[in-house]
Amino acid sequence: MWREIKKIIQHHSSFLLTTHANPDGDGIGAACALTELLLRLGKKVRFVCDSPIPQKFAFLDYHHTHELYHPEGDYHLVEVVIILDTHKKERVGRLSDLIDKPKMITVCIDHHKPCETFTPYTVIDSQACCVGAMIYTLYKEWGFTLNLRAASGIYASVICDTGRFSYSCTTCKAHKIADECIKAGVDPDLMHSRLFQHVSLAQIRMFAQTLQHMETYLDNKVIVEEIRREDYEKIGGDLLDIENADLEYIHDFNKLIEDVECVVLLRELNNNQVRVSLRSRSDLDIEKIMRTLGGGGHSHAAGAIWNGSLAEVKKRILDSLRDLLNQSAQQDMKQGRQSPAYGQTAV
Ligand SMILES: [Mn+2]
Repeated sequence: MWREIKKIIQHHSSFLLTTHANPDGDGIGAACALTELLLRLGKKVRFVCDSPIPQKFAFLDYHHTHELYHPEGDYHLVEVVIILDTHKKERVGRLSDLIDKPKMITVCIDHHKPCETFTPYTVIDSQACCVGAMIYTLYKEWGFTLNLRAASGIYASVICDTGRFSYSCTTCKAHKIADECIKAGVDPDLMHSRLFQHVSLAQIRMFAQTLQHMETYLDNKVIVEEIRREDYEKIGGDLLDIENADLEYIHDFNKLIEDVECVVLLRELNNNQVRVSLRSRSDLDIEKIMRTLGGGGHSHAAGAIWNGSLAEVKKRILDSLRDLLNQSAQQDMKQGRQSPAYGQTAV
């Protein structure tokens, strides 16, 4: 499929890159590296998202190509839309209007588990640690070396999606790509401080609130934390910032706790909706749950927005997690490892 994508790139001149709403380090980093590649080929490039790109990623906007989508914006020159880090049309928000335009060519480059595709030009590599790693492959396909700007984007993708080389997707290849990025001039210390040491005071207050509502379930294997609507005022700052804030630092902290297999973070939104964010350890595949209940992600990191009250959503997740932990315990028993069952635990 890379051959098809290369052809599309060769035969067109104006590209719009995008990623899912609430863009993360992988989508933004991959867009940064792909921008470099397209510019090198003499193409026109814009990176347009339907939600603001967090300020901490502004340094990756080397060519001032980052834009917020505007329904009235002028996109008439765009020939090809390239979607990074998702292949679900609904995840790009209002940019789907652009995709639906007659003659528009849409390409998806993604590493999530394959589901229904809406464009024939879809490349999925669920073994890739991040989409940045797939753009790295595209560089190799083209025989291009990484310049510092491309390497910075790819390195950002790798460290964000591998949880700084800690998740199970951290392969030898992830390290090899990082090695090449460092050789191209990336400063790991600077990158780390830019991407992970930018927690605002409001985010720390948010963390304090989640700890206030921390509960443990299923023999302390599962931690549930909530940010309730009533907490928003105590946290202060912009409402939308709270609803959309990156909570990875909270997950990182919770995973320090001994024996925790899964962390569930719930954020109460407007209109009886709850934003769910799950992280797991070991081989507990939470993507399975999310896929069944309507959501997505990876085996160790998944999320969704669901209708319902906090209590309803919490029950839905805990019921599924109990089943998943029981299945995992049964597998352990089969393989001769002792493991408790969770069926009797009150939830
Ligand atoms: Mn990703």
